Amino acid sequence: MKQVKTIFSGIKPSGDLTIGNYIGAISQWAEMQAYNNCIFSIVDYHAITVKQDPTILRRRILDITKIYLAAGIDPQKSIIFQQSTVPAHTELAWILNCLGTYMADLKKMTQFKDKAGDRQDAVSVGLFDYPVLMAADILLYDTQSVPVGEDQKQHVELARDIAKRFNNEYGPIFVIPEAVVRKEGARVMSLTDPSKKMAKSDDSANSYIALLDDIELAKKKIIKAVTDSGTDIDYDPAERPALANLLTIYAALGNRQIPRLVKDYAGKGYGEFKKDLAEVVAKFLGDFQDKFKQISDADAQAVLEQGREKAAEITQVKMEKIRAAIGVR
Ligand code: ATP
Ligand code: LTN
Repeated sequence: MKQVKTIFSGIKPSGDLTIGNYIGAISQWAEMQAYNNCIFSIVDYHAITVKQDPTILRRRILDITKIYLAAGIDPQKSIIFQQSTVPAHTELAWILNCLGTYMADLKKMTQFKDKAGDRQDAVSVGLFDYPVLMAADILLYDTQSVPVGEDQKQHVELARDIAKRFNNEYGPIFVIPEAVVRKEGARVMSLTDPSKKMAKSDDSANSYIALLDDIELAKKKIIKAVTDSGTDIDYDPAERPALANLLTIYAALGNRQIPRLVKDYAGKGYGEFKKDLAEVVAKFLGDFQDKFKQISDADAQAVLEQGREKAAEITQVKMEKIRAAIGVR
């Protein structure tokens, strides 16, 4: 029998969720909830590390809630909540900022270096401190596993380091979490530049397929996606990363194995492959969007309120122990 674990993960409402978010993160969450205690958050305080329009942010929080539900996350089995409605997250982030995290840790984070680029002095302190808030999210719930895409592994490692340092100083308060990364699809790449990951905040909308994209538009994006030189269909991420990425998307959304796809497309060219992939994506999006449309804003709000109550209860107990351990109570 599988051991029941506590699972925590989250997505920030910083753009329209893409098939990368779905394949790398959300699709494994729905599978995990059957036999684990799962907590899934819409991490809005992570989104404001870069500027957001308040009206759009509010809309996205509800849309992501609906996306979680449409992807099969069941609020009777899992806790679904909005990070900013549970104040313990920011409170613990502050404590961990002071006790357990060093400047050198954060300076090493590749996401920060990528996002800040050569403007490190001009980005918000929040963008720099972001991994500490993420560590707080994870550690508050005694989380054992954190299902994320490849890009977030480093942040989970940091949460582990922070937890160990804190425990060394104050006793066994935190459970040491572990990242869980899919074998295939942990890093879906941009459709316009296969050396970059597909990201919802990318400037070019052709680089990603959003879960709520118009279906005809999504098909066009697949047809236009860059391919490598060569004409046959073969899986070789090092030599032919663009094609390997399209095969990964095909396998994940079409429920097929990559070796099987390679066999089926032997002797066929990119044109036919892309046309079929466009249909697979269209079918997936069509089914997904049908489910999405059946969920009202009021349903989403009710789910968030129910989740907030459960999360608040768990975190209140945890925060009392943490405050007592460090001597502020
Ligand atoms: P942003 O562009 O705003 O940085 P993002 O699209 O990278 O956002 P996040 O909110 O940072 O998305 O990530 C949510 C989850 O989706 C994380 O677990 C992350 O690892 C996963 N994820 C994001 N992009 C991809 C991708 N291209 N392939 C696989 N997983 C991904
Ligand atoms: N930093 C993550 C989002 C995130 C998260 C978390 C993921 C915030 N808190 C806790 C897992 C667990 C990201 O950018 N994808």
